[in-house]
Amino acid sequence: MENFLSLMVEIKAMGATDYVGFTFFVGCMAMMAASAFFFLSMNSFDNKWRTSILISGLITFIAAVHYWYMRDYWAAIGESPTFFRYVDWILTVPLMCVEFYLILRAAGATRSLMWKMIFLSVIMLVTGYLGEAVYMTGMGPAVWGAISGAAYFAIVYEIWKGGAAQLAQAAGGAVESAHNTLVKFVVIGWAIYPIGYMAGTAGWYGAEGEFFGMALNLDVIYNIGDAINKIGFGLVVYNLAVNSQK
Ligand SMILES: *C/C=C(C)/C=C/C=C(C)/C=C/C1=C(C)CCCC1(C)C
Repeated sequence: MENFLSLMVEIKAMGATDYVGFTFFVGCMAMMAASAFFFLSMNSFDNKWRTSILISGLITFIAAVHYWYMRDYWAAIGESPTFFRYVDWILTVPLMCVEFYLILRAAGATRSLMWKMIFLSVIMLVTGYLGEAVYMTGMGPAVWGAISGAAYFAIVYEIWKGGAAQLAQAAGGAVESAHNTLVKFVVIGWAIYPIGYMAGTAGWYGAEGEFFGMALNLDVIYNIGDAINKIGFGLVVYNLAVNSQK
């Protein structure tokens, strides 16, 4: 009995500083709210924009469901839900690539542009998973992380300087400016994830005070990244739909 009580006291004390559990919880609620917002606003737009808004909602909805499970997993086991995390990403990140395609379709974007970006995003995530969950010792995390990073840079190149960038420039106006904002999300917002990856790799940034005096936690970083990127990305698309309907 005494043991049980002291365990309960310990758990309660941990609750107040369980930033990981807290960000899973808030992340879950935020993704649900964003999904309701995108789904309910969908029908107020022209057909042309509905698919884009639907996809914004699907991205946050898929994340909400995964956050529900990840929050539970963390609360029950106290370990990183790496598997759920990557299942979530492998579904939602390709959908973000589809958003680029849909926005640029009127400017002449082809399916092959879409598949190229989806392919690169899958390479980025599968190799990231290998470095984070499978080959976790020796050079594993560095090698797989570098391959993942190369795929990430290829995506950045495509939308910043490559074919997608040229289409956006040709489209001009609201499409070009929305495209440029989404590029910023990918260049700045997605760069949060490699920091999380490094925080999760033994001997890198995770241990006490190794990143400019801060001990970083992989899940907190990933959760912040997801909230910014999934909800923010969707809002950029929403904003484009609103602006082009005026
Ligand atoms: C909604 C989820 C998103 C936008 C997830 C994005 C994930 C990344 C951009 C991950 C990138 C990684 C690297 C560039 C190298 C290290 C391994 C990863 C997978 C964390």
